[in-house]
Amino acid sequence: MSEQSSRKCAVVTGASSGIGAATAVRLAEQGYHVVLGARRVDRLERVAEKCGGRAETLDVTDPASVEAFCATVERCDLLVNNAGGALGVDPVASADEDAWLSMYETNVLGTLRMTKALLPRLIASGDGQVITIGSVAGQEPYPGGGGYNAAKHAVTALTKVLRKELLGQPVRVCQIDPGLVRTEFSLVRFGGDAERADKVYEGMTPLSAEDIADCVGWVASRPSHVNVDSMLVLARDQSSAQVVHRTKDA
Ligand code: NDP
Ligand code: 8X3
Repeated sequence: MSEQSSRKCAVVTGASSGIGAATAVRLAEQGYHVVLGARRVDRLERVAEKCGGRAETLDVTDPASVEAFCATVERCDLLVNNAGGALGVDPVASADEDAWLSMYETNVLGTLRMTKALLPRLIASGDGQVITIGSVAGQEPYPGGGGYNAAKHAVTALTKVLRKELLGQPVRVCQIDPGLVRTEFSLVRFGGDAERADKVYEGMTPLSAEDIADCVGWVASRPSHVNVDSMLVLARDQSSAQVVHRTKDA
């Protein structure tokens, strides 16, 4: 426990790459001491160095890992539930049940475990905040999205329930739902197939991880009485989960 308790502390899960890494940097710029969690500790440490934060190994699918991680967090004013992702685009008819389970474990139970573990510290802070990264996929199902859609819809339900259950407590709850963001998301989804991952963003300008970090930073910096419940953020080239404008030669 190395936090100076006079400084606001943010915990960011999945901070070793993409949106989580950019968010850790943004929150540090806004004055937070940041505790970064993910499985790839080497990458996590590089991000922590960049933002002057503290890197701790974390696997949100493992209750013991969540417990050990949270035991190192003395103070928590903001929890960013970002760890997550998709595996595959199988139709329901041939769905890989292990992939569905894994997506549920990471996106839903991971968010649940982190929230449960840190809620007492968020309440004790007197002005806590939970910001969860959902997805347009949690608002709008699409063919091939089944397992990820189901998981992110569950995340949306969890966020809405939490907001209602915490009414009257000094904790705000927000979900940010991005559309296409160029990160390692598609590389993970397609099992490391870079060509297939690149095709997702071909002929259009996707959001960047920093665009979503900006949104987290903005939500986190509203006055304490303002709860931004939800935010759907799409690229100008995307009007819904499945409707994307691409240049003709793409
Ligand atoms: P990345 O793949 O770049 O980042 C995912 C992060 O989650 C990594 O830091 C990874 O770290 C971490 N992570 C994955 N599994 C676990 C685990 N079991 N325990 C702890 N950390 C884990 O993708 P994004 O930055 O895009 O994804 C961040 C969030 O944004 C996800 O929830 C994703 O579903 C969501 N999202 C992404 C969109 C996009 O188009 N990119 C759009 C909408 C939502 P490590 O592997 O080191 O553990
Ligand atoms: C990621 C966006 O459209 O691939 O959550 O589901 S999408």
